[in-house]
Amino acid sequence: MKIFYSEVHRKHYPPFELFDGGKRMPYFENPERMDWILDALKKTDWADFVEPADFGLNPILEVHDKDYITFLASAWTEWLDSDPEVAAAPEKNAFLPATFALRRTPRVPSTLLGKAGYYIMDLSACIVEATYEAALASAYCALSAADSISSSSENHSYPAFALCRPPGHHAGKDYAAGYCFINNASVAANWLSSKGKVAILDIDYHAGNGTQDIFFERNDILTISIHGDPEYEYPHYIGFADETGAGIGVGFHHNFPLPAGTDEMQYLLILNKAARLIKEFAPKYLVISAGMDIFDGDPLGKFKITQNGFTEIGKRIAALGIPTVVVMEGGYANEALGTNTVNLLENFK
Ligand code: SP5
Ligand code: ZN
Repeated sequence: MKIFYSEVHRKHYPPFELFDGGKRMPYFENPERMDWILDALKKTDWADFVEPADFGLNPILEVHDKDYITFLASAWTEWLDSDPEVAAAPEKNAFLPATFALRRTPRVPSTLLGKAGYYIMDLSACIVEATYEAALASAYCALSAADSISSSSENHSYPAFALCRPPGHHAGKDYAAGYCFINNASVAANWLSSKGKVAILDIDYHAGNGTQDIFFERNDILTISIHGDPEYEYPHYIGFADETGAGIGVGFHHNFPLPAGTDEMQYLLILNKAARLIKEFAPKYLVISAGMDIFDGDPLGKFKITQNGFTEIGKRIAALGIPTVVVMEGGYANEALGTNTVNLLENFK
């Protein structure tokens, strides 16, 4: 199985994030997550690591607002230039706004902090020097994986795995959120959509608000997200069952919000419903937003999926028999990430 991975992510390591109540925490979405996954993959006999190709900015600008991407590209340098205290100790700093564009107006602010509050949704999408470069490399992993499953010389009986970091599914058309800056799965799905219909199934524990935002008015990309109910869980404002699309996109988005404590039995029943929707849609390609934070024991999740559960989820997705790109999203029980990832993937190969 081809695994698209770049080492560029390592320097994207904000020294903290802010939790509820302003609590300063070590950044959960850390580079060590990848080490656990890499170690486990290297122990298998089917992992074929490939560097991503450079796709330029066009496939990203088809999904994200240009001014947002321009903001991401220069935010850190501008922040550094604006504050001598940051410039004196950049490694102790992460760029975040303290004011947010609540129920935003169409007016984009002209100042750096104004823009930050407009383009960032929360206090876990911290920007440091390497953020933009890492986000680009991450998107290129997803695009390269998409390219590999759609090129005619390849054997499609197994998926390509985009081992993306930073993750992407919380990033919307014009905003960063929840450790995500560029929506890798959406960039890949949009790129594939020029060749046929695409379905995105998001199994990360958190609602795929960014993906929902990006494709809400489209009928050529079916989007489905299974997640902790926003009634109690981040991202709080989006991911409810009655959000089903708009305009020609009505009926092409499905949210499955689930209660805290959801176990494997309950989860697999919902996964079957999602699989049925995908079969009815009959896409040419499938993109999986694969978050491992549904694992029982994830510090940010409240579901009870066991390590065997990931095997079962992988089997059911593979049984759809659709050329698939699996895109890495969240998952913060670091020591279990390797096994969970291998378990999810190994029934495809
Ligand atoms: C990609 C991904 O999984 N992003 C998740 C971002 C979640 N940010 C949540 C911040 C709120 C933390 N509240 C945690 C309570 C833990 N007991
Ligand atoms: Zn998540």
